[in-house]
Amino acid sequence: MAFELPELPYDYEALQPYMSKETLEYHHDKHHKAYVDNGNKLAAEAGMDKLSVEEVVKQSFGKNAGLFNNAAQHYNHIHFWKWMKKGGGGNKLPGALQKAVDSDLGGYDKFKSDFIAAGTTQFGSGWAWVSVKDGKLAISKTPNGENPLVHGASPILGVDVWEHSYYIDYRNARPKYLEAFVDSLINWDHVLELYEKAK
Ligand code: MN3
Repeated sequence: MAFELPELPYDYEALQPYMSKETLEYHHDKHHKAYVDNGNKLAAEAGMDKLSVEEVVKQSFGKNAGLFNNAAQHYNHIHFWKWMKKGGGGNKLPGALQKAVDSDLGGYDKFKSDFIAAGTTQFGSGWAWVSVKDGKLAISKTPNGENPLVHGASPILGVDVWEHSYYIDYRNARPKYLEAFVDSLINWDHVLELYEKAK
């Protein structure tokens, strides 16, 4: 299946003041689009253009770095846009998710500090994650485009810590960006949807 750049699920102004129109224009229209265009070209060259993005990610990992990086970043960004919403974030989690966060991650406050720590300590570009592995939630971090799919887990929440995600709005203050993401942007409904599928 050819990769397609999805529309943002909200206006370019919707996430202000936590994420600016300018950041979304560059991040979605230029960075994500480049992953789609390069991914399509490299998937066709590798004979993988009939596969789903998840299959391309899993099958190219460790074998075709160019294709993997672009396909994984496409997958990551499809969800990243949906992992945010206007008026999101904070500690009002849907019930099923609250239960899992309490039992597997030590409660909301510990989730928040561990998730922010994962994103802050990812050296260079990458992502911080909450994923489901063997039926339990886990927090992790990965370099560049890598994601929990290639480690036998299902990502249910991820935050992009590439500089292109925060430098316009926060300059070098990555922890401030991560705090704003958790407090004011997370779309817990999308996290719940992925959690229900992953269980
Ligand atoms: Mn990005």
